[in-house]
Amino acid sequence: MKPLDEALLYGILDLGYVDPSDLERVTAALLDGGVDILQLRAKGADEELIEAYARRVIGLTEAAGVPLILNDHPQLVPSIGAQGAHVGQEDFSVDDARWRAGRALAGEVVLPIIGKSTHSVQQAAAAMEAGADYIGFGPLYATPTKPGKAAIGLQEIAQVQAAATKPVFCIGGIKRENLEAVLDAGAKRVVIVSQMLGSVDIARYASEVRAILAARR
Ligand code: 3NM
Repeated sequence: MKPLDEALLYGILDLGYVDPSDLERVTAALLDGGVDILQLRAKGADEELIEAYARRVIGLTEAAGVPLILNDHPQLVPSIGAQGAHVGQEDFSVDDARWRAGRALAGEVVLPIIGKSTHSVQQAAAAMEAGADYIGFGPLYATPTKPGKAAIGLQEIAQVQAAATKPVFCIGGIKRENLEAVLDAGAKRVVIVSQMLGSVDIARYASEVRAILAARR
């Protein structure tokens, strides 16, 4: 598996943008484009459906050595064999999520990756203190992918990044047009959802963004 601390581009397979019939094709394109970590996000879907979606893509992510992270639902991680779960501020604590997502494999305990969404400097510090393996920090800009959530802007990125003990993935309304501004503000890693999934050539889009991130690291 690709090590988390080398991850630069975080992709999300968001069923709000991807037709279920397209799951494998979009996953393959994201992996071809070089996403370092991939989250399956199917807001509102029940557990059975999420498991079914995850089973369709895990062979692809494993072959690429890319961790598959489930949005919410840490309890589904063991049966799917995913690498971890991502939880929001109103969801499970990091410890609780890790306990639910943990599994024993051939007698060895496999520690899942647990990520946490954070929306302020204080939440970022608290999540890292609580043992999150990485954090999301945003939404930097207002975004239709997370409607109704106020933008936090770019001004706190440098402070969060300076104090970070874990990888920080900036998220929310990031696009090619504002990527330089986000990086200039101190971001090192990003998540891009709607523009990447909506691009004509997803693999090419991802590889271009990843190259920009790698050049700036
Ligand atoms: N979480 P897009 S913002 C899923 O701030 C998500 O926690 C956010 O999608 C947070 O790249 C967001 O289309 C949406 O704006 C990101």
